[in-house]
Amino acid sequence: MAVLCILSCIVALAVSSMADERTAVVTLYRGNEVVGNITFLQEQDGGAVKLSGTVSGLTPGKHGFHVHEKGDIRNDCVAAGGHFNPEKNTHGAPNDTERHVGDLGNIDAGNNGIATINITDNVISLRGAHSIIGRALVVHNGTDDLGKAGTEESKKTGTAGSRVACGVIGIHSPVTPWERGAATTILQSATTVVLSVFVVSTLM
Ligand SMILES: [Cu+2]
Ligand SMILES: [Zn+2]
Repeated sequence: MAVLCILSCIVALAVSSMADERTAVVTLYRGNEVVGNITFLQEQDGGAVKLSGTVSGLTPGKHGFHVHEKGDIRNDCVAAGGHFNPEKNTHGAPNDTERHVGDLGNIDAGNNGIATINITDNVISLRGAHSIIGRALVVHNGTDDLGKAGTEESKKTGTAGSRVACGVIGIHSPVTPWERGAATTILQSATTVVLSVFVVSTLM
C-alpha cells in the first residue's frame, strides 16, 4: 500500500508540474520584416521566466530591451506605449529592486548584427499581475542607461532611443485556457491524484 501511495504521488507530481509549465512566444518585426524570435519558459507558478532566441539586423552593441504595456505594434512600435509598469515604480536595471516589470535591460548584438538572447528574469511572469501575455516586446536603437544617468528621462525610459523592432507576446503552450479560478485548479489536482491512484492500482 505504501509503494502504491508513493508511486501515485510521483505520477501526480509529474502530471501537475507538467501542467504548470507554460511557454509563450514572440516574433519580432522591423516593419514587415521578421528579425527575431524569442521563447519564454516558466516552469512553475511564481518561478523565473527564461527567455531564449535571437534578434538580427541590429547595429553592433547594446540595445534596450523591454516589455511595453500594450500589445499594439502600430506606428513602428510607438503604439505599444510605455514600459509595462503595474507597480508604478521608476525605471531600473533587471536586478534592481526598483524597476518596471518590463525592464529587461539590454541585449548585445555582435559585429554580424545578431544578438543571442539568454535571459532569466524573476519579475516578469506568464501568469497573474505581472503577466506579459498580450503585451509588446520592444528592441530599441540605443542603449538603456538602466535609470542611472541622473535625468528624468533616464528614470522613465532609460533613454534607449527609438524603437527598431517589436512584436506581441502570445501563448504557445499549453493551448488549454490559461486563466482559471482557484477552485478549478484544486479540483483538477484532486482529479489527477485520484486518477493516478486508480491507474497505479490497475497496473499492480
Ligand atoms: Cu522599451
Ligand atoms: Zn522601464
